[in-house]
Amino acid sequence: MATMRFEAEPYPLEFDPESTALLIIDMQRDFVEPGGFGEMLGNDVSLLRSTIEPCRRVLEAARRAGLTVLHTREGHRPDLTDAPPSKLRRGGLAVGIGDHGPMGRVLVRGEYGHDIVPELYPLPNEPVIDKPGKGSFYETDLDLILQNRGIRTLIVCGVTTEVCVHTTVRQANDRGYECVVLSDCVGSYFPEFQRVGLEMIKAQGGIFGWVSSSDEAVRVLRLIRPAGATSSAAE
Ligand code: C5J
Repeated sequence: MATMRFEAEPYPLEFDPESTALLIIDMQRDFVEPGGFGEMLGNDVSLLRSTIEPCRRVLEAARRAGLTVLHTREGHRPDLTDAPPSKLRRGGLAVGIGDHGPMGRVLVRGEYGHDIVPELYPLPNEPVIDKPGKGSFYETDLDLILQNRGIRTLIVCGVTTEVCVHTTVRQANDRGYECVVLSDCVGSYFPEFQRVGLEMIKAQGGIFGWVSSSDEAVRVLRLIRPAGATSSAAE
């Protein structure tokens, strides 16, 4: 087992690349792109779009390092049978989940707005977890996939910081995974929630996990030699 070290808060995180995965949460058009569900709700999507480029750099470094990469999408079956009525009612929106919006039916699987932004589009070998809830472990096979791959550490990116990222990190933490959240690779429509969301993760000695940055992730991932690579291929 090769132990490496992430400079992070509240203290450095030791990890083994073979049991580490990159998890990118809900980088979907509906949340991130102008004209999507997030913007229809009155949010400034530029606050989320600023995460795309750092996420892209980390994704590229993780792929080159041979890490397991997983993506999630929040959304529902076209018949909405997996959407709790309470979730469908919430907010009394004119255009809500399942309704027709500018990018197709809002947060419905198979629709244009539900899919992942092109900059971060999954490769065919990267599992995509379709989740009906905020947490990536709720009613999904994410835990099973991670266990089958022997994953213990998660590098976490995505949106939104205080909702799906936080819920996922809390669920992962309770299952014994160690999560390092990259502060510039996660985003919120609310700057205050972004700040407090990150504070909460690393508070009390890292009560939910660690916080680091895309620069540190790229630095560390570049030190990893993919299994089977010759020395020149890793450079
Ligand atoms: C929200 C998410 N905010 N992916 N979803 O409803 O955070």
